[in-house]
Amino acid sequence: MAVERTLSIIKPDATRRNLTGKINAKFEDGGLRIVAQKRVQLSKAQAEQFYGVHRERPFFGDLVSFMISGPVVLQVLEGENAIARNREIMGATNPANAAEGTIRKEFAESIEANSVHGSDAPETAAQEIAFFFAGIELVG
Ligand code: IDP
Ligand code: MG
Repeated sequence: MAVERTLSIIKPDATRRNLTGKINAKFEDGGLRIVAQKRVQLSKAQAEQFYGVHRERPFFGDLVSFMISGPVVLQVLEGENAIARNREIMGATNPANAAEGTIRKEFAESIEANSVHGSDAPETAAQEIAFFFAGIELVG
């Protein structure tokens, strides 16, 4: 295993319910370190570009509207096998399928408002981190 970095987003459903600390406790208890963090309001153009891979999916418009419905917390998580580890801690996309103890099982409202984003592979992690953060903002 290698030390990796992955992009994490705490989504608007979770910031609205004041769950940032509870969610980040799951990451930290799970062995990941938060090495960059900022709370922002995404623009429509930013959300559309970030989720561009899903542009053709039927839920794209709703997803973009949801992601700009309130502030998000953008983070870079670091640790052994961080990309897969983060996705384990998050749980399945649909909270109905998420394992006990995962963030989405405990906190997600729906398949769309599912509280967190996590990169899915080394290439997307690198792209997604560079989309939101300058190198000087990552402090390991
Ligand atoms: P992931 O976040 O677990 O990687 P993706 O398939 O990459 O899941 O989907 C990106 C995001 O799009 C999901 O986290 C969720 O917010 C939303 N989404 C995915 N599938 C659906 C769906 O069937 N209906 C509504 N929203 C969805
Ligand atoms: Mg995904």
